[in-house]
Amino acid sequence: MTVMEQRGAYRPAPPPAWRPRTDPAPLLPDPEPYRVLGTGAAADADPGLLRTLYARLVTGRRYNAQATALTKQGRLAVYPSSTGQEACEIAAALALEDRDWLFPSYRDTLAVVARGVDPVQALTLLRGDWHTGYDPYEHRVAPLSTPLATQLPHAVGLAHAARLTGDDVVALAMVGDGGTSEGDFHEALNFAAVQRAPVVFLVQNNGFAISVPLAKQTAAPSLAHKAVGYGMPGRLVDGNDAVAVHQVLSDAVRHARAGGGPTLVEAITYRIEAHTNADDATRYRGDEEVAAWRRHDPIDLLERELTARGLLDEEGVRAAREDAETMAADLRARMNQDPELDPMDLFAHVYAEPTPQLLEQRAQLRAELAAEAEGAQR
Ligand SMILES: Cc1ncc(C[n+]2csc(CCOP(=O)(O)OP(=O)(O)O)c2C)c(N)n1
Repeated sequence: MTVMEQRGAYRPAPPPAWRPRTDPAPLLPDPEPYRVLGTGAAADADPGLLRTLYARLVTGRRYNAQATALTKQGRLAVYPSSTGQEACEIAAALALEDRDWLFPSYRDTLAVVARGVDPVQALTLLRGDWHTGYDPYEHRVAPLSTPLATQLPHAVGLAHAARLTGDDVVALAMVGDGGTSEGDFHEALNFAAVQRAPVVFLVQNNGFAISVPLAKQTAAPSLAHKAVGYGMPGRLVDGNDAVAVHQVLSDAVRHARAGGGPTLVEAITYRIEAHTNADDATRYRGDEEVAAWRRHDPIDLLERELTARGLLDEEGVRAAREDAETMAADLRARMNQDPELDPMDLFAHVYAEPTPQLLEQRAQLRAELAAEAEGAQR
């Protein structure tokens, strides 16, 4: 038989059967972000929840304004404002039970405060101190994370460990759109999905990573679509609709607690202020874009709904603003007090066993401080 005849006779065996490991269709996000406010669905929303969200959003916005003012007075080193993103911040905190954990990024001070952390303590790190200022165990809030996305594997680790020990807590981790390009994002989502860890990932897509717009960050149809590649559901929500964000996150928390595994939620929102007080946003975006987002303001959306349902009147608006002013006055007064600082703290908590060099430097500083104090007395 010739080679050609042999080839003609060759019939390859069919490959082993292949099927997708999970049906991707239920994991896909809806084509449009989920909305409640301004749609018929809002009629079902609990009046108590609407009022609480409103009061917290108004106070949250005032907190952002006050903290930004404190940077100008040199009382705060840096403040990444979440003005325009208050709905995500507050809904994230309210979607959790007391026993759950929040893993925030540096922009999420409002969520941290909404969890119960003292408003001044929550600013300790941003004031320039070396520690977070609050006890993470008291309100189950991890430290505000400045290195992008590092809080995500931490959240997954905590959630996975809790599940192994039969503790039914859920971890909710917050990250920005830029953070989704980090390796930690990939590792956290992959591990969480494989282990079915009880975690909810909330991406606040506020359009920018400092000056980098989303189009330069990803070619994916949406950030929520990334979930499908890991085998978890991806959900898209209007991040300025506090009721919608609260519903989507609450569903994801319930799903995680019931053993259903993680969910990736992408909230479409906008960063109204610059990245921080050290940034000039006019260098990379136009006023019209900002103005368009101001017309889709999270507080206005909620206020319109409450007013239309007869749940809020002028007196209610005034009361919410007064409460916010009281909070701001207290924040101002306490932030204007000089904290008692001990320069020797520089050497504490660096190593369990200080190095000889550190011991030497510590002795030198102690001697200098003593000499200075002596000089001041004379
Ligand atoms: C690992 C790491 N790389 C770079 C930075 C510098 N950095 C600080 S904020 C930021 C942009 C992050 O944007 P995004 O994740 O969208 O969050 P947003 O600030 O918009 O809330 C960058 C690159 C950092 N903090 N950590």
